[in-house]
Amino acid sequence: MCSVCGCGSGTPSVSPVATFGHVDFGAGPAGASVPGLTQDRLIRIERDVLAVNDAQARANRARLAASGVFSLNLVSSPGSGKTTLLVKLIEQLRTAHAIAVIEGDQQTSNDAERIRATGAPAIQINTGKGCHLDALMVARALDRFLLAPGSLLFIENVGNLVCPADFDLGEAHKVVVLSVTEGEDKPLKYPGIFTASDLMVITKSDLLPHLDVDLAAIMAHARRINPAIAIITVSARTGEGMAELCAWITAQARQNLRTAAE
Ligand SMILES: Nc1nc2c(ncn2[C@@H]2O[C@H](COP(=O)(O)OP(=O)(O)OP(=O)(O)O)[C@@H](O)[C@H]2O)c(=O)[nH]1
Ligand SMILES: [Mg+2]
Repeated sequence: MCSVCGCGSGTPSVSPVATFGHVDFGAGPAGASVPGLTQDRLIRIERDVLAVNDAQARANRARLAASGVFSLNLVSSPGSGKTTLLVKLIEQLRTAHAIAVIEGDQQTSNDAERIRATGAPAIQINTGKGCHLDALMVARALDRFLLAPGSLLFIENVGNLVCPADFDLGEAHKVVVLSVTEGEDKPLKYPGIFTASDLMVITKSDLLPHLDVDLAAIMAHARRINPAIAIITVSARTGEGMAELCAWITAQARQNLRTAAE
């Protein structure tokens, strides 16, 4: 169970706000309900957990800045195309940057093996029942890398549009990855992750001709939740949008490393 979002709940800890046909367990001050916990207790636990995580995230961020490493935290629902995208990004960015990857999944080393097949180093973190990476997990993975200044570090979070939103890992930016097959309304249904992200990458654009999905509506919904979010549409299959994405990453890395050096 996630200590912050309380996913896996049964008996409610709060009287939900209910109107006919709608019962809202997120309307209390904690924004969530966990069986056996009052709203006050839930808020205290969340604050405590996030305070410890945030302290470690600050240490990770300082460590990455001191090493001259630029990192992105890729968050999305399962199967949006994160690993496929990373493999393509490594192919396109490797001449300019050393690249390393931290892979987060509940089980298996499949994704780390896919990354290692490109020649890039990858550390697999398995979270067991955990539904997100946290800053301490990333710190343990960082202990195992020797990252040269100017390196790019991609962190692929556990596939989950909810819990990773709250956990700072020390990355420069969260990047939310949403595939066109997931529909237009995901930014509205899962606003936390879109609020926390600086870039939305819409993947699998090659599938658009086969779907009844409105690309403009996905973008409009994301901007309604986060007006400042950058949006890039890509297809790892055809290569559409990949040059724009590489340019965004390179520009952000340059700016981040310049700021860290000042
Ligand atoms: N048509 C098409 N399929 C894609 C594209 N990118 C990824 N896929 C397919 O989408 C499926 C999931 O891709 P992954 O890269 O494993 O997705 P992921 O987000 O890493 O998945 P998890 O790590 O399990 O959350 C695979 O079958 C990919 O081949 C794309 O651009 N176009
Ligand atoms: Mg993956």
